[in-house]
Amino acid sequence: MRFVFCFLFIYCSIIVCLSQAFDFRQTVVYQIYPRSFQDSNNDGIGDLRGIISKLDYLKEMGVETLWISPFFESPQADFGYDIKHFRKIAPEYGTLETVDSLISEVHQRGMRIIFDMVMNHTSDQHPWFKASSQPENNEYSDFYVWAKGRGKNGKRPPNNWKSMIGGKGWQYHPEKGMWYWACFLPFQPDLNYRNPAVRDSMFNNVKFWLDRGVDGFRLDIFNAIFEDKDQTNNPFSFRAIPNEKNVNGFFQQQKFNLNHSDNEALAVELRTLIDSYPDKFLVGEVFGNMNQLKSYLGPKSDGLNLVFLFESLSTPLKAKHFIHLIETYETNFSNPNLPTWVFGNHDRMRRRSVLGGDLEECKLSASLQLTLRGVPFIYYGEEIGMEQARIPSKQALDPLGKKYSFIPSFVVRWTGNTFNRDECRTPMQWNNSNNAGFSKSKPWLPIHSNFEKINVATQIDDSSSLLFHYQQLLAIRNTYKSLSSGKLTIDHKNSNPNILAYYRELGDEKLWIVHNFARKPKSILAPSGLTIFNGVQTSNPQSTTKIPAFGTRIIRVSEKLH
Ligand SMILES: [Ca+2]
Ligand SMILES: [Ca+2]
Repeated sequence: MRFVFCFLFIYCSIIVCLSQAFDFRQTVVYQIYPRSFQDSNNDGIGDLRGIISKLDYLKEMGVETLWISPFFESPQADFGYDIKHFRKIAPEYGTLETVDSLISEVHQRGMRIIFDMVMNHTSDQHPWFKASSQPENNEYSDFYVWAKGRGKNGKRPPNNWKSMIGGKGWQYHPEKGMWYWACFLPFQPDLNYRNPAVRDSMFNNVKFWLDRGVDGFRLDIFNAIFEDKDQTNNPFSFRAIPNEKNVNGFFQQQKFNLNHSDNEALAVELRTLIDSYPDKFLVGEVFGNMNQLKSYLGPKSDGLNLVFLFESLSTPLKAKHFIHLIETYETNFSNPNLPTWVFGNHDRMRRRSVLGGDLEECKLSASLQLTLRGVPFIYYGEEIGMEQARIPSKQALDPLGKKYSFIPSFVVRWTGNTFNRDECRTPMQWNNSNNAGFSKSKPWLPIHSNFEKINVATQIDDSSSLLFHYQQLLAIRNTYKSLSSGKLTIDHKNSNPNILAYYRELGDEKLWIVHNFARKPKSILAPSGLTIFNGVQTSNPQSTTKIPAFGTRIIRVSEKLH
């Protein structure tokens, strides 16, 4: 009998939690790199049980949606972004049952979970590729982008396309005597979406996870899905290095292999599929100019729900640069579309290191992210100010780090970028015990040497900490719906080279947010109203006119809306 009541209680809790309306537009996403979050069985590798053990921490922090980087069966040559089976779980992370528990434990807390769907390519160890690369015809022969080579005996690649990371994108397969296209790393052959069987197979994989209760997907390099079917040569470009705004680089315009116009139709088809389930959403990793990025949202906002906007990663933390960025996003992603605010991920230098290590600047960055119009994406450890580790590229496990290990590390640091992605993927720093509380065994990547100072345990009860700052702002964002759903208007009158002020409005709720970008306190002319945040949550009707260096103030404006 007790068992029945217990079961009924859990069942009802799930129903109550899930019956609360979910709107991806109001959510805050937290990215977990599963290998580095928490190790439950002390083999040195983070796992899904480890994530489950930390859900209460995430709930208390105030994030709603978790994005988990890939944990599917994989040779781990690119740490999970090389998938060998889309429905099986890599044994070091858990089992299908562990995934079911993870989904259910997340939902029981009223939270959501999205998975990382790598649609563009598979591992070269995937059974589809093994069959496809056989010389004799079979049902998988056309599953990948194969082409005959040029020149005598076809030993020259089919055309001049370069991969997204530089170097040749075509790989010769001696057994088949043909070349396959791999837009990222050579062991990640691109699937051929011009074959309807590929599209059906991948959509069935998406359905498999939707049926198990996942709330959506982050779509890896979605701008690389389709290539030109005639495999036309790319034109020359003077650009050497591509960036998030312009994919051209390596001395060619990536015209025929990236941002193909057919990608948009696939986005719409995928959206139709996920909309046949309630409350799901898609966020795409895409690179390109504003028009290219917007195209993925579909002609009638019927494509991907969101795309990552990466310009924030390289925008200097100066008021004028952020005003420009906000205006660009507001123009291009006006209602019903919505921008995203990203300051880090598993490929990029950690935010604190970009900002030169200053925790007060990290607070300003978080204050912007959590009060601007758009969906914030927080990378694990960003909330405690984890820093980029220094791991010599000769010791890199990351295939990209290995590929570029010939470049001296001072040159890499001079570019402000990272080629050895191990450096932003070191284990989460939970406390100052051995291995930062991540594992009792030697972790797969070294723990950052600053873990005794920078960890969750030392920050959680410290009202001056970065973690406390995130918690406070997330609590305010969860209370004041104008922050997650309201319109944004820049207050140009009160903004200047050091100060950025804006309003967020929804119904009769009107908030005025002001940030000081200067290294010293600044005076402000605040509108009358109730201060709800001045570094910490407060309810002080008499706010001072000074705002500290890198400080933020939020005031609920008392004037009636016109
Ligand atoms: Ca483990
Ligand atoms: Ca592709």
